[in-house]
Amino acid sequence: MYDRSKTNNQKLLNWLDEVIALCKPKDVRWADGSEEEWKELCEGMVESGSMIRLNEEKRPNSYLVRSDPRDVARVEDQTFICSDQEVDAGPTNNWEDPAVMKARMNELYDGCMSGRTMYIVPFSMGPIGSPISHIGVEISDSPYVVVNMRIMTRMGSAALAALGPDDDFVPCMHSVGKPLAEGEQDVPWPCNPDNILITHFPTDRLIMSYGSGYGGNALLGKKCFALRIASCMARDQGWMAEHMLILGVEDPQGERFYLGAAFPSACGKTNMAMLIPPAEMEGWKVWTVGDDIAWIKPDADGKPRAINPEAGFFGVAPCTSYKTNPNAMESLRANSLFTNVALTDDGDVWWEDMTDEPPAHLIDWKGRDWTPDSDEPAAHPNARFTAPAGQCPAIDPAWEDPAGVPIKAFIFGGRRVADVPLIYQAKDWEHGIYVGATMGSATTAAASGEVGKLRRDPMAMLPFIGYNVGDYFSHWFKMGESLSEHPAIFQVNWFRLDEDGKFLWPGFGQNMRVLRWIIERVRGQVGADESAL
Ligand code: SAT
Ligand code: MN
Repeated sequence: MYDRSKTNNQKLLNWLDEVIALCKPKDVRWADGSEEEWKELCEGMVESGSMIRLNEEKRPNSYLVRSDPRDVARVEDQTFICSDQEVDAGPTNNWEDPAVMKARMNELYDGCMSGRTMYIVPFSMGPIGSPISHIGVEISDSPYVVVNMRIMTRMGSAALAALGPDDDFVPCMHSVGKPLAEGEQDVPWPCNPDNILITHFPTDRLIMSYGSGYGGNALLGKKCFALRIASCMARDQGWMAEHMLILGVEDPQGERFYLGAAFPSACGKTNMAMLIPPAEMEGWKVWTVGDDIAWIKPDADGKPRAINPEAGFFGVAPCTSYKTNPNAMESLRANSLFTNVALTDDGDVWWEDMTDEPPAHLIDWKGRDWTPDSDEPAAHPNARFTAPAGQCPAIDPAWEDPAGVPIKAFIFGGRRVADVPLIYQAKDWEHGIYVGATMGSATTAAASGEVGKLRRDPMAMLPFIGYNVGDYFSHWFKMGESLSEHPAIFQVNWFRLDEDGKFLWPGFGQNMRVLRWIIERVRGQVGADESAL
């Protein structure tokens, strides 16, 4: 039923035999990651009504997709960590016995791909061949997932070739959960919103996802692998998988200084990773390594080095503009996918605050006519762009260095309307862990549920720690013992409001002033007062 000669990895062949027999797809196809495959899949989705090809002059080689309105974000209450013991999932995760959950998932998967093509998607998280990278294989019945994975990871033949006969990989199983009966007409965004389950098996390093086609629920290399499963691997192997952007700051002397910054989803990590310093800070420059996830391993000397395991940006579209983030706008000018944004009359995309004046007429993310008088936003608040990282004008020359970049500081931040000041430094590593562990942030549209509610979000990892949060804190302490050099730790808050509900701090490019202070602190160039904090 599929070409078994593509790999000699026995674990992969066994698993594929098993899932094909279970899911019963109409056919099975290896994803090779080629340009021709991208074109073929995208054009196929255009023909079937799942995608809209954007204006080739304004947005070359780019497409718009509208999801089912019931499938627009990550679903944390349907996300499970199925460790052998309940205590190992801890108080911040949903838990189910792995045998019980596997039985439930296998029941859901039984025949779930009938009438559909199963894609086998080999991918590398991190540059292929880097000692910090890891390989995964996602099987999915969603061509939308395949083309997104091509941007977000090193996907296809090269990743498969890197998987030797005895090498391990993370099996990632995904189905939209909408089998097609003989002759049944497909819908533009197949999903099964009442039965979404996102499940993780840390002992087997296995992911099983069902029912959703959106973002972190379906692009399994991202939160499921690179954070939840990778955090378990990191705990066992002595490294760190963190919800952090990575950026390099270059000073006027040309010296580069890398740091990782943890913020919850949809709190401006992409903007910070691509920051452009204000005119008055001539000579300073920010280089982008990653905007969401950092894998950090000690090098031979015990110094922390980080890679961005991803190859693209799955960024929040609303509020992204040439004013707030020109580098993001340049990154998505071509070869990009757009999900749940609005369509302009000339076949381009638009979202809230992309321009000062909204267009007079749009088709909104639900496919309806929209004018500035409409009651609802034209783009969903969690609308996303998927753009190749290599297209970012500020991409760091070392972003694909297999050795990673040296990390000198960590920043923790969240959305806090009050109490938390613009910036302060933790006294030492241990105090820094306390600062990260006690972080809070207002909830955003990145996850389903109420928006704007303050919740504790330790290290911005609350929905992403694949094990007991107490053990996670212990792991940070252990890393402190094993690292020969400790990144300095800071907390920032760009989101404090004044009495009139206006932001106290201008943010965006002005955050460069905060970054400069951080660097000067690490270099011992400026003093600071010890305070009650
Ligand atoms: O949808 S994702 O989980 O990939 C994005 C996010 O929440 O950060
Ligand atoms: Mn994120």
